[in-house]
Amino acid sequence: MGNKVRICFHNRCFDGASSAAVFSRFYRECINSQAELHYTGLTHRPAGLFDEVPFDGDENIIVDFKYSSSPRLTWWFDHHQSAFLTPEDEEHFRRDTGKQKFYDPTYKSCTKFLTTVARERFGFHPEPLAELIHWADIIDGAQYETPEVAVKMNVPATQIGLVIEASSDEGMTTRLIPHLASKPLAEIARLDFIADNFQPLYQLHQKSMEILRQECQFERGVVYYDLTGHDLEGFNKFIPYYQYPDCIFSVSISASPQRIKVGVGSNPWHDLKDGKNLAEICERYGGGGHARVAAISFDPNDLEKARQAAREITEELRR
Ligand SMILES: [Mn+2]
Repeated sequence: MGNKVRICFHNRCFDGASSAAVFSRFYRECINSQAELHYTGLTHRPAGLFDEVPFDGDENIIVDFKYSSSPRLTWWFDHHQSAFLTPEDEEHFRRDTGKQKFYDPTYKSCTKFLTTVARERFGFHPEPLAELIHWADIIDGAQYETPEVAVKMNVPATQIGLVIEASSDEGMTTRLIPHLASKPLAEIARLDFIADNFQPLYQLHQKSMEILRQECQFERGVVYYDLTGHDLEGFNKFIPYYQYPDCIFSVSISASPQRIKVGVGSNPWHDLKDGKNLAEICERYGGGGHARVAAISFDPNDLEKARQAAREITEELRR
């Protein structure tokens, strides 16, 4: 077998990049020290997910992303609830006997899952990457100690995370992965191509905090934002809980050329006593998600319908 290794990872995601970095190190140390590693970021799309995936390596790996039944796939690690595109794919995985494909949706990050499997089954020593693994689990699992840590962007991990998630520089993450596999995060955050990307994204982040502060209506435990007058589809979803630590739920409405989005979230730093399921609430309007964070998409022409839904949900959550 040759040495060419193709590692496909969840693009624009700290956990995806970290999983690729941990796998790289594991593979060189425990499987093949001569491996030539190549990286490809994968993005969710409705159909034909793997049409453009170049399974051109002697080994082909997917981490933190959906399963592929391609016979060229040799390693797979994932923790997403929806890991299989079809029941046939799931059946294909269950029948696999190669012992190099792993799935466990109880893990908060793929990085932590991959590390555990590599250590227990293949004798990998993950200690040099402990900092990276720790932060991947915090970021992917929304397990920040305080809202400040999630919003202030004053630690290297969250700075690198902002660049990974928001940078429009497509080749940036593939350049970054070898650094993640070999350097402390503080050193990586100071690299030119990270620091230069970070500055403008941080300005945008601060501007979005300013806009959210202006547009917010906080009442009876729920913050409501109508952001449709601003050019702001993406924003850090922890900002409401930073600005209003007492709020339990947040409801936002934002617009982009493709869609109008109503986002409904709950404060991760509050225990929810009454069992409101946000996915169920959003499903009534054709949306969905998780119990604690969910959303509804509307056609760009349906602004009034979207506003109506956002107001009704806000009223329901305030009761
Ligand atoms: Mn993940």
